[in-house]
Amino acid sequence: MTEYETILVERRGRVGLITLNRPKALNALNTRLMTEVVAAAKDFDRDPEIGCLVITGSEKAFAAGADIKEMQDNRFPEVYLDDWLGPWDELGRLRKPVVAAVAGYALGGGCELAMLCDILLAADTAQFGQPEIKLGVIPGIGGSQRLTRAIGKAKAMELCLTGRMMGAEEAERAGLVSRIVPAADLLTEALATAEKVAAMSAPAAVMMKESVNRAFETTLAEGVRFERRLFHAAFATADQKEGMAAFAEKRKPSFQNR
Ligand code: CO8
Repeated sequence: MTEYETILVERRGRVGLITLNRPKALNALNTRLMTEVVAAAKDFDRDPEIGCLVITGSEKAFAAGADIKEMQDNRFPEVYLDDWLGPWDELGRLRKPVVAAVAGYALGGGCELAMLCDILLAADTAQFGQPEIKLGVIPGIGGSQRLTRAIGKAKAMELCLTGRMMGAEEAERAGLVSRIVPAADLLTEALATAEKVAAMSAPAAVMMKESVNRAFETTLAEGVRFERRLFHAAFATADQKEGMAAFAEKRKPSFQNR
């Protein structure tokens, strides 16, 4: 497997696990880390033996944001012409589901990275926030958009304008995270969730993710039409035949993932 400097990459059965690993900088997201996370995630996405991804950080920090020391001298022409941060968008275009397992700080780019994932599990120690305003900037990989869609304008506006952090309970109440788990169980729970997803029919999981995400991109009528087309298409898969036969025969399905 490829050697990485800022992340750890492991296979756990049908789950691809990416652990952000810059502990001294609280997993600050520098260019190297961005390149590595995107490359590892795309490798897993292409791998037929992998059905779901997990992205996690450390106990203290999922990620404390973009690397402030790296970016402080950036100038407009270069960042604009180089489409700096553009590669993060590729993470949002992965076809397989991604679980974010967040403990500790998920700030700025860290919160945005978690929101680029599909299922967001929080340890009871998680702290979310978009504190960019305190640095004289604003979020740059979708924070102002995804946070607002997730928790609504009032709360998003307050968090973004003041830079206040929100704990796991508030984040769950607000709809940012799907579930809170004790910090000690976070990785086990995230892997178990990802394994559950990876054991489903892969075409159905990809269709499911695409369909839920479509809800953010289109009108209700178009979204329902999109879902109906994929629903019909699911009947072209061997997994649909197997899933329904297994139900009728009162046994567990054995999906071919084709
Ligand atoms: N960038 C670079 N280094 C960092 C960052 C960061 N974002 N966060 C922490 N570090 C470093 C510290 O400088 C320190 O290094 P050193 O030991 O060499 O001094 C080390 O990590 C430990 O940090 P602290 O000593 O500050 O630890 P504390 O426990 O006292 O505080 C905090 C933890 C509250 C998380 C604090 O470190 C902090 O406020 N960090 C910055 C948070 C922040 O402002 N994040 C937003 C950054 S801007 C951003 O994300 C822009 C988004 C746009 C695009 C995103 C692309 C990925």
